[in-house]
Amino acid sequence: MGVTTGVLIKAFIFDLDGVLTDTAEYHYRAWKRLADEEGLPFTREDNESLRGISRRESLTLILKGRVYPEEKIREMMARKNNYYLQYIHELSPRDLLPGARELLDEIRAAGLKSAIGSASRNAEEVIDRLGLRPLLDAISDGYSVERQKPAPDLFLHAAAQLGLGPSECVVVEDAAAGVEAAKASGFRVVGLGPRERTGGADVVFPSLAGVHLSDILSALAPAVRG
Ligand code: B16
Ligand code: MG
Repeated sequence: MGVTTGVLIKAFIFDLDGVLTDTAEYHYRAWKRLADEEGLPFTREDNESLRGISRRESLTLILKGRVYPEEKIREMMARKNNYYLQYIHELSPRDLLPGARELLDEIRAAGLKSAIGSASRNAEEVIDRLGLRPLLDAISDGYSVERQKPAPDLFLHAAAQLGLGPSECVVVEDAAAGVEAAKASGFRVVGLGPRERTGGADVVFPSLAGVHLSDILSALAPAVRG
């Protein structure tokens, strides 16, 4: 089953942090705690550039060229992750962003598939705490591929798990790295948030609040027809 917008759309692949839930705040608090302990400057603005970026790459950006032994890098990543896990311990379905659950329900009711394409190695835990697992047909996360966003591998892995090609899937992303990853490999892309961040997407909404499946499909139709 699928929905025709010029070509057949059969699935949605959702980024997690910043799209279905706002774990960016917890990533910020965890990195900030580590940065303070290590005497490294780190602001909320710095945190914005870490959206969709893997844990290791995030630390590299925070270190701003400072060189540390691999053992120390691993220890800092583990410490940050422990803080992050403490913060998400209380996560529940109430932490789904507005419109997320409604859209997932509409997608399922229309006979389309839903998958996750998240750079996070904590994605499965977050998904379970949000109560999303019954609504998902596939999960691709920080363990699924080696090359992280902006490489397209993660979304291609999700599409392959669904048995679909990129042109049959819509990726929903909040980060420039994710939009770039999806566009590069031929997915239709819905960007969420400011255009400076998501302007490369086929269609941009401020968030999923009040956005219905029909809104997305009709907004994508001109992009699909070219
Ligand atoms: P973890 P997404 C990304 O999630 C976050 O946006 C990014 O800030 C984080 O560093 C990355 O996951 C890795 O997360 O440390 O939990 O493995 O936006 O791709 O869902
Ligand atoms: Mg994201």
